[in-house]
Amino acid sequence: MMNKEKFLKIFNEDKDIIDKEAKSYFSPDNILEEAMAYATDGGKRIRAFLYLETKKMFSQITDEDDYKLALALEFIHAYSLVHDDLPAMDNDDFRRGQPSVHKKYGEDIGILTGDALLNEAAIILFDLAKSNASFIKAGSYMLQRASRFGMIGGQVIDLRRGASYDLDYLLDVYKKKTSDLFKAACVPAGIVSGVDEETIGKIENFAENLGLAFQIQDDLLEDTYEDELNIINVMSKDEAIVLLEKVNDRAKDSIKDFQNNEVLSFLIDYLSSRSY
Ligand code: GRG
Repeated sequence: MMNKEKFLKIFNEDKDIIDKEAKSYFSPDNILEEAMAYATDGGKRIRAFLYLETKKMFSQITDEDDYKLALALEFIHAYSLVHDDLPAMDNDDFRRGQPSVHKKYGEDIGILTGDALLNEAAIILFDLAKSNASFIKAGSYMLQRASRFGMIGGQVIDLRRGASYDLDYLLDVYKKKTSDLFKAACVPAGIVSGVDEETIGKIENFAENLGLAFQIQDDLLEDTYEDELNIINVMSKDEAIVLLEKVNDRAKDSIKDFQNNEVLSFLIDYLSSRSY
C-alpha cells in the first residue's frame, strides 16, 4: 500500500537522479554553459518524475537512457521558464527563489540559454534514437507537445488573451501550456514500453487532467489574480475546488485499470495537497 512516506522516498530518489544528471551535464567554463547549468538547477522535477514513474508502471525498470530522456524533458521545461520570465513575456525577476536567468546574466544570454536548452533536448533525443528506435517516436511526440500545437501554442493564446476570457479559453490555455508537457512526459514512457494505442489514449487522458489539476491548484495558491489568467476570475473559489476534484477523479479513472498504478495515483492527491 502506498503512503506519503514511501511516495516521498520515490519522489526524492527520482529527483536526486535527475539533479545529478543535470549537474554533470554542463562544463560551466563559459557564460552560456554557466547560465544553462543555473537554469536547470532546482525545481521539483515533476515532469522527469512523471516519465520515470510511468515507465516503471509499464516496464518495471528505468535505466540510463530513461534518465537522459527525463533530463531532455526538464531541459524543455527549463527553457520555457527562462523565456517566460523575459521582459517581453512575464517579466519575472525571480524564479525558484533566485534571480531569473536574464536578471543574472542579461537578456541576451537569457534568450540564448533558452534556445540552447531546447537544442540540447533535441540532441539528447537523437542520441537516444541512435541505439533504440522506439525513442524516435517518443522524441517526436515530445517535441510535438512542446510545439505550436502544444506548449508554445498555449503561450501564444495566453499572451494574446483579451481583458476578459471565459472558462473554455482558460482551459484551452492550461491544456496546451501545462497538460501538453505532462503528456510529453507520460506518453513517451508508454511508447518506449511498447503499449497499445488504447493505453496511450488513457495515459494522455491522465496527463491532461493531471495538468489541469496542477494548474487549478496553482491558481488557488496564488494571492494576486487580478489581470492574471486565473480560474478565480471565471468562477468562485468553491466552484474551482469542485472542478479540481472532478479533474482529479478523471485522472484517477484514466489509470484505474493499470497494474502498478500506485505511485501515479498517489501523485494526483499529492499535487492537490501541496501548499507551494
Ligand atoms: C516561453 C515557449 C514558452 C512557453 C512558456 C510553460 C510556460 C509556457 C510558461 C511557464 C509559466 C507557467 C506559469 C507555466 C504553467 C506551468 C507551471 C505552473 C510551471 C511551473 O512548473 P513547476 O512548478 O516548476 O513544475 P519547477 O520550478 O518545480 O520546475
